[in-house]
Amino acid sequence: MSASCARLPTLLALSTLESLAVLSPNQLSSLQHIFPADRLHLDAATCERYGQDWTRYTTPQAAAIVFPVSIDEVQAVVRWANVHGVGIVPSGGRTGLSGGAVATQGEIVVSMDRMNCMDGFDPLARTVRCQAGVVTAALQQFAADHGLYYPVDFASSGSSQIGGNIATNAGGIRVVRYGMTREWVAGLTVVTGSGDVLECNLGLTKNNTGYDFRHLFIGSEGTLGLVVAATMRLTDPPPFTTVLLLALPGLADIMAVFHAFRSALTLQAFEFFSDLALTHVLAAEQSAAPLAERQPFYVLLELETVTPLQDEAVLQVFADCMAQGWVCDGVIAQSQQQAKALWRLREGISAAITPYTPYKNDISVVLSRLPEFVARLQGLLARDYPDFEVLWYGHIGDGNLHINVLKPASWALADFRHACEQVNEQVFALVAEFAGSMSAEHGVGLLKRDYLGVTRSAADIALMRGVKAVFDPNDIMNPGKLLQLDGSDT
Ligand code: 2HG
Ligand code: ZN
Repeated sequence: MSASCARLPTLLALSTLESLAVLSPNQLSSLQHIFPADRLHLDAATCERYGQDWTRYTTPQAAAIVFPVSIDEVQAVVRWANVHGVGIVPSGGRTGLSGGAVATQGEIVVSMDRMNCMDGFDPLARTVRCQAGVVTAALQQFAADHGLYYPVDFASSGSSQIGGNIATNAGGIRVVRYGMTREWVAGLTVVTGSGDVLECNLGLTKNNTGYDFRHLFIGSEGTLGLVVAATMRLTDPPPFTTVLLLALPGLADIMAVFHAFRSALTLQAFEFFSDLALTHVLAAEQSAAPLAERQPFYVLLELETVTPLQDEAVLQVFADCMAQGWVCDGVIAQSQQQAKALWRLREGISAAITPYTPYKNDISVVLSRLPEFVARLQGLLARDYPDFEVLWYGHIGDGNLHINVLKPASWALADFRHACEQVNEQVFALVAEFAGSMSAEHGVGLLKRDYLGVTRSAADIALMRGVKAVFDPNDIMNPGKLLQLDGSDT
């Protein structure tokens, strides 16, 4: 085990009250044979904390939380769950936004917090072996300490875990340049819903030996088994970059701006947000507006600028976009500190609006259809959401929009959710018309499960159900997430 292996302190029970979902004495005593008391928690406070993710639309109802320290223990709890017919919720940093890691029906939450070691660094292959509970930022730091780079990045990288990133195929802010988590997994160790341990792809670059189960588990949201370890790829250190914030009069020409910059330079990121989103970040972080005048939309670009020619190209493309009227103002960061401050304006949005219990949509279409899609969506939302604040932001360079609707303080959560779901019908009809995704990067979980058919065909869903039956025949893995238990989504 390497020096980077840091053990979390043993969790203290915050409350002695027992969880509301109760195991039978027989179930409990057999679970106690697997886990010592300091790694098996039944108290209400721990069950509440580990029974939910960043969504606040469900009531946590976990029966127990366990903290395995080895693959053997994960295997043992999966076998226990099969024998006793109790569901398992795999749990990482619980930063998900679709209710994929919530325990709402008396499941056992299997937290990976205590399996957080990195070892087996291979400088030639540029890979490192991570247990599932390694925090994303720790992997990024490990790579930097070894003169390399782990490029998957997002605002929650300080608490999200590699296992969760893999289970949800996490994306983030540099997908336009480096792709999703899937691209960075060279090998995967999983415990299936039947309790088998699979070594998928063995960290190899080339391995054409039939079905690649690795890719089946990536993005499966814990419904087929638990990710327990992964061999992660690292890459060259990031190049020197320039960060710009551009102000746009509207979204109509945003893809023209994208095209202009991408034709001349290599993009590391191409993000956007609306002025309303900016207003919320500035208020939450008590910071000043980045430009003298406010405009309806902003684009945040990060561009590779290694040579003076590339520096010149940035200014030239900016001037061209201004001349075309696509952009009305802009600012270029002159230091790392300024670059960070510009990034805060984008990365701070989600946290800034959390107090408003936003209803989230995370949709995507192919880039070529984005301008038409956006125009139609703007019309639809202006018509159907007249009373709510609707924020636009996201990874527009990936065709991915995060549409967040804020709950007015006077509205009850259930009524607000119901009202948003009414509008969803129209939004998802549009997504389907444009052959887009109803969940581009946040996964399906519980909250988007009933909309799976927007993006996946009935034949797809039937095959998904068949795959689940192979790996998890007793349906104990993250029950009710991604697929309907009763098959009513087909
Ligand atoms: C982001 O891009 C995250 O900031 C969160 O994916 C998006 O809050 C959201 O809807
Ligand atoms: Zn995002």
